[in-house]
Amino acid sequence: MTKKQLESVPLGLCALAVGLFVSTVIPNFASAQTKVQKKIVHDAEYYFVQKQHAKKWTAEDKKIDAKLAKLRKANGGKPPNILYILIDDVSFGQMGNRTMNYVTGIDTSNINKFATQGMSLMRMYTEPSCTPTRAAMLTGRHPVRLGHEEVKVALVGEGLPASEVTIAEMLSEVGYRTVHIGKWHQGDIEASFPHNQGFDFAAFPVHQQVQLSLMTPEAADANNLFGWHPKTQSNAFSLDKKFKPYGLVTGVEGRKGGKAREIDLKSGEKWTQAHYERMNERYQRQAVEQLRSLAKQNKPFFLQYWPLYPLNFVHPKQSKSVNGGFHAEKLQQLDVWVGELLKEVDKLGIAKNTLVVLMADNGLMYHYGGPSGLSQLIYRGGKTNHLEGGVRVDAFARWPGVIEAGSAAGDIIHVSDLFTTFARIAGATDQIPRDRVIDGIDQTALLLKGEHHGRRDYVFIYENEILRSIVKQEFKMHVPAPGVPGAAAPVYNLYRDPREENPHVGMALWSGASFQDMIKRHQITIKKYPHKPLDKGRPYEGIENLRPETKEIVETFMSWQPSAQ
Ligand SMILES: [Ca+2]
Repeated sequence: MTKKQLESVPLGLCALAVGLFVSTVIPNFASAQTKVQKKIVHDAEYYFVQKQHAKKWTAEDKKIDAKLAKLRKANGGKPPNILYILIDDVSFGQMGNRTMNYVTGIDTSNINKFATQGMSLMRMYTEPSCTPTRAAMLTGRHPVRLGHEEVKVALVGEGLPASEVTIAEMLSEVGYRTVHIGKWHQGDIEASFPHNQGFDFAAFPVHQQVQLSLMTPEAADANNLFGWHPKTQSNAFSLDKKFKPYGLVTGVEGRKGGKAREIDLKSGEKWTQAHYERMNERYQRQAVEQLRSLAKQNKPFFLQYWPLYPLNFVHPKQSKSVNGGFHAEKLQQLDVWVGELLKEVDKLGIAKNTLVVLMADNGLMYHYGGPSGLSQLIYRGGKTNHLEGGVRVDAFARWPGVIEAGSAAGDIIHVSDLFTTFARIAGATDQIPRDRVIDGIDQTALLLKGEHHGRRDYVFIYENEILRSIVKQEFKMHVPAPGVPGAAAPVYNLYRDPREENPHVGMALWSGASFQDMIKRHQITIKKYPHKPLDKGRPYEGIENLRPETKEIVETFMSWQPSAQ
């Protein structure tokens, strides 16, 4: 929401705000502790819907609590392990479906098999790109509320605030062992690193794949990047020697409360595609090793595996997929790796008490559509945009004996809902902070009771700090520019026009006012709980073995910061 949009809230609505929020301060008594626990502060839209179903949902929740308690008892008092696999930049329909495999020439047979073992979440929404989606899952909040905006490539001196309460912190508090492996992308300051955000152990690159796989000599040779590598031009007019990112930290590892160390790159050594492939192989190996080690312990675990593949910008010597595109090839590789990891879950005998969720973090990187081998499939658009192709992803959840095998749900779910749902299932609902807005809705009923038990029929879709679209039931409004009346806004019926190509004024005429009411309710919540900024700081603090070239870029970055002027 822009400041301008905010200023347009009529003052009279503040009275409505008071009415809406009375329900959020009625205390209830947490069973585990005797302390008075306030209700979670959800967006006003949720409570608007919840009031219409309060009786039914309260009764349903009692049954769910009883079921979770029974499951826990059957497992020696242990809540389930949670394995969360998040795949980067893949279109909806790209994995988990054999028919689509024939369309795209990419074999994802392991993920297809996995999809049949649990529930396919057919209307999973994410944020439009990596950093915001991951932040939404970690904090249960729309990233705009904590200051997270676009994906950052080089030094920024900012990141996920220490004051945010992550799912890993909450699960740690109730006794879980927590591990993060792979892509993180939440900033370059110490507070934002996963081992400082609740994970016992983390192996991750500080930045993302543009640095790791696009800014390489091999990607330059493949003509996938223009002008970065010195050999691609004479550099005769390059007065500013600092413009092109160099010397960035690559992959690091850290333990809770400790410092991080950079892995596999010496001072003066050039980062290449071979390093990138080694890094991917290492993360896969570590995911399996961590799984083995966590399974042996007495405590439940939360293992997060966020692979870097399929992002990759170089063709192998011999492609194995029919498609052969440089992303497609790695998606097929990743499918093999997911198969290995799931086989390990079975081998370790923990499958029955492990909830596994696998999904993509946003739509494809359509900017490389064609040679990447991925394309806009059913939905239009991709990474960075609010169209369905940017925010609708494949998502599957498996928990044998608890989530019905072979089921599917057409209910709307947003990635932030995993935060609240994982917390409930792990017995950590009391750990959810009550002093801020939590956008994530508890969707345990959907997982346990199946389709038509979802508790959300809306999604607010942001691009950075701008609210670009609102989804409600089958309708989607592209938020009109300031001054354009809602009755003239483009409104789409997503079932009849999944590619959002033909807005009908007839739908906007009646729904424009309802969508505007949703915006007003959303704004009331923002006014009461204003957005916070990201934490700022010196990049790479807390990494103990910075290379000399890295120290130099940190000095360059700090030299022009406002504090140095
Ligand atoms: Ca992504």
